[in-house]
Amino acid sequence: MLKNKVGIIFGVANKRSIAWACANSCLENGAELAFTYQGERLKRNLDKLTAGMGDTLVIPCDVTNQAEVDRTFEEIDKRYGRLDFVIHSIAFAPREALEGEFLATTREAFLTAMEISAFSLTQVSLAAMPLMKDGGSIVTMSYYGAEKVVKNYNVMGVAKSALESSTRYLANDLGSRNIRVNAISAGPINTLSARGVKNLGSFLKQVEEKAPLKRNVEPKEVGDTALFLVSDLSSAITGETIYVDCGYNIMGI
Ligand code: 0WD
Repeated sequence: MLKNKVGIIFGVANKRSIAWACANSCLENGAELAFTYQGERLKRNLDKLTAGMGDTLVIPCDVTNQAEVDRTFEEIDKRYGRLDFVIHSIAFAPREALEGEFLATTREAFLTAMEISAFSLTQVSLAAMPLMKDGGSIVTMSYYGAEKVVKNYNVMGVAKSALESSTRYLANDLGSRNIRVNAISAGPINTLSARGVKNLGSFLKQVEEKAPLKRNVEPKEVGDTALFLVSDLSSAITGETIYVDCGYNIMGI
């Protein structure tokens, strides 16, 4: 499905990362992939995960550093001369902002969450655009806390609202170049980032009880949706937020 397509994946921190599930779905379907990591701490994990893949591009990219973002796409240009898709699977907010009242969010926590979790999509899309010569697809990861109040999710919910809105504005700006931009709103999954939100266990339990499918989502199911969105099967879909949450979001009382 992705034969002859080149993609870059932001946000593989370890084997539990949603980005890693996306990578596996894309690799199984013939994609050529490059990866980025944030800081030396995560390089070792990524090196281990990509060890069997031959000469894979693994590039340092902390999105708060514009020079690293620019260099990332220069490396892609040098190696491939083009790019077909981007999977953006990164977010961050200081831990203390992910508990208690949203009202207590500091200016610093607010700006950090917005920069890393929302603005970075625009930053990366702008840098990717010139390489997407035959059109392309950009996919980001959101969560239900973007539209409804989720206890402790706080400033990350506000950042995810901005991310989903950015998806629509970017889809409009990039549509004439045949570049599509979509978000996946994934149900809760037990990853490193998710553990930063207090009471993740109770989120998982609630989904099992309330979602129509009576279970939580598997990372592979998010990965397969990303595969669909970066493939030509979704060629008329752009600006959307697609729920991969076992139906949780449709439920009222
Ligand atoms: O329940 C979940 N796990 C859900 C996650 C439900 C719905 C959405 N998501 C979203 C997250 O908000 C995020 O946008 O999916 C995306 C991926 O999250 P993940 O797979 O749950 O988390 P993780 O494996 O920790 O990957 C996120 C990574 C960071 O990991 P750590 O844990 O070290 O912060 O985002 C990266 C980093 O690799 N990251 C950055 N990358 C570049 N520059 C930066 C940065 N400044 N900060 C964090």
